[in-house]
Amino acid sequence: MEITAIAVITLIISTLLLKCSGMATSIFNLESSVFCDLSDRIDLECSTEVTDVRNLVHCASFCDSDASCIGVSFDKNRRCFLHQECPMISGCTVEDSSTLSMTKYCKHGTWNATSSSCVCVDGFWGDNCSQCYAGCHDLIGAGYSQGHHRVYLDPEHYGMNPFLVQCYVSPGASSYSSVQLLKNQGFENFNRTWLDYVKGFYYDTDNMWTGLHAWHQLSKVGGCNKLNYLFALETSGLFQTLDNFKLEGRETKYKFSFDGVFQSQTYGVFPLPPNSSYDSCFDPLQNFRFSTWDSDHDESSDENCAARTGSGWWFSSTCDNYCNFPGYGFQFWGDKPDYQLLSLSGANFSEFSSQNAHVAVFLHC
Ligand SMILES: [Ca+2]
Repeated sequence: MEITAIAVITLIISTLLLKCSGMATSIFNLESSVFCDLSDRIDLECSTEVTDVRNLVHCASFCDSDASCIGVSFDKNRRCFLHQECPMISGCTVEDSSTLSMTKYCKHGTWNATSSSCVCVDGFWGDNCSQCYAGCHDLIGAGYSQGHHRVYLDPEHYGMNPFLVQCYVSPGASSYSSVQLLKNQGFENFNRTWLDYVKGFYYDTDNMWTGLHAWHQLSKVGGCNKLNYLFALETSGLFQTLDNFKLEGRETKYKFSFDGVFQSQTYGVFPLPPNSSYDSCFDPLQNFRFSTWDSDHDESSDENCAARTGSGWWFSSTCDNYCNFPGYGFQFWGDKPDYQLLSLSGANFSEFSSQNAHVAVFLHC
């Protein structure tokens, strides 16, 4: 009750400040040349009217109980509007118009009353925690320590359309960063829905999937086109890099493509049959669409490959999942039963302790 009262008072003060600052009814945003019009926002369902509202304070009480509400307006016709973020109107934010008269502090963070400032979370920064970095490498300049950090990135808009990723950064003279798209030690359930794979999911640092939307954004506008993958066993492993990697968007079901293997190397005693080398296990996946058990876009008209193999992936007409990194365990090789989860021709993972094995896919920008 007390918190609500404080929020309402804050609203009134903010409102008065904005009104006293002499802003016009609507503001032309010179920087982006976007006219912020309330009717546009209503058409786009970014603003909604609440009826039977007595006054501005009453109007604000609806905003306070709605997490998506970033401001209210109460006009001379006694109409109350609640306003949400409106990414469809690029460059037009709630601050641009005096009709949208309240800005909640700390969009991605919490207010620290002692320092009278926002404490931002998830990689956001700025006075009200509304901005985020374009890429993982920016974290180094921002003072992040060596290791994994789960943060929001937005290569194009610096906060308008952020997506969550896991960055690995290593500051220092030869600083390094990468985006961890997938890591899996083989014990968590990766048999997840289409929505999970699009948005991403997370168990811990070593068992996670960054959403396909992020893969797409990073390869399209983030300049991240070197796809690396690693099979790491106890003391040995296989590492390959694909050049000019590209993941298309939702319209083509996240079609996968790349130009070729840029680099391939093994270390330790990675299980390699005599006189042979590993091809890229991504080679057979060129131009395939992504599939999950509840959204079948594979190349097989008879099978739901994702349901059969127990994870989302890019599948061929025979449901071979090749280097299917989301697999449960790494002990299998030889004939391929339906639950085949990681098959790398010739590699006998059972010879190794699977406890310390992991697979990883990451992007270098
Ligand atoms: Ca199918």
